[in-house]
Amino acid sequence: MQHNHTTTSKGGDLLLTGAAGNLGRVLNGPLAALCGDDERYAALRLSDRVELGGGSLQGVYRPCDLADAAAVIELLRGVSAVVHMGGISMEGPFEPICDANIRGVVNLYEACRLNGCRRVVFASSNHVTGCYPRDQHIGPSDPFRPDGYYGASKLFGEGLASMYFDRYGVETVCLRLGSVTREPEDARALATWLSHSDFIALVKAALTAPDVGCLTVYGVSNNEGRWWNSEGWARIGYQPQDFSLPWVEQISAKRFEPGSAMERLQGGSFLGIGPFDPR
Ligand code: NAI
Ligand code: 15L
Repeated sequence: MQHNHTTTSKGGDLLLTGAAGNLGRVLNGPLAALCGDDERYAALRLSDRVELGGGSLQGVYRPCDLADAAAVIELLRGVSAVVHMGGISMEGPFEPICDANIRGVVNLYEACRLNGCRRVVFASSNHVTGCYPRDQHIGPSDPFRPDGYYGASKLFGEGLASMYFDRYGVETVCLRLGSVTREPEDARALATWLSHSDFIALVKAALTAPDVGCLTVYGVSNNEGRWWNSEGWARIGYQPQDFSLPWVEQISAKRFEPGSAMERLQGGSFLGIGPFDPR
């Protein structure tokens, strides 16, 4: 799914949100190297609401809660592109998801508009379509079927990305990421796995491809029997190199209860979380 009509900006910082999280840490070194090599980015700026913790992360740290609109506007000053990994990354009660993933993306896009930032790589999720059955092969042009508040919040982010492109020219590649881990960890991941190296390549492609407009793609490795198609990959130059086959014997018995929603539907364990009683 794609529409476009704009240009790429030059010379500001590259901002990585969610820098303290799992994927922020995976991206830190490669994005720091990209900033060194590519004149479009002056320096790497790292942000999260928590301290970055141990390890030698590269970049200038700017703590910020995405739910704080004024702080996010300040954070985006002098930024020309954002890799947006920050937010709640699991299914759970609505309020925290609302603060980080709904208010958070509104604040981020508004700050992009106000500061002239022209490109966002948005970590969406396969949970936007987690209620599709596992035997259905789908792509970004199929109707959404979120599997919880988390999936619905990512859908909101995709909608906002579309609106900020159509009205204000802020380009976004929405990445409906699968399961990003060092190795595939269970039978579901045989279909959903996205290796670290393919993930890094995907983010770099989404960040640097020209004239992406507003584009949504699935983020998955070249797994046999994956559930998601390659629509949009050629547009950004993403070609996955890894695949889950070598792990089949090791993990194919790690399944959910036969017949359960977790086992029948693409979203897996998230279908076993909730509902959340607001009282
Ligand atoms: P994570 O939970 O390890 O990291 C998310 C980071 O966001 C954390 O460091 C957290 O402190 C920060 N954060 C949360 N709320 C915030 C707020 N209000 N303000 C500022 N920072 C806040 O998640 P992970 O695994 O690194 O995922 C990164 C992104 O990718 C998330 O948006 C997640 O939804 C998405 N994603 C991840 C997948 C995966 O396989 N890891 C798959 C699909 C999507
Ligand atoms: C996600 O969206 C989550 O952030 C990640 O922790 C995994 O659960 C992943 O989806 C998945 O579907 O495996």
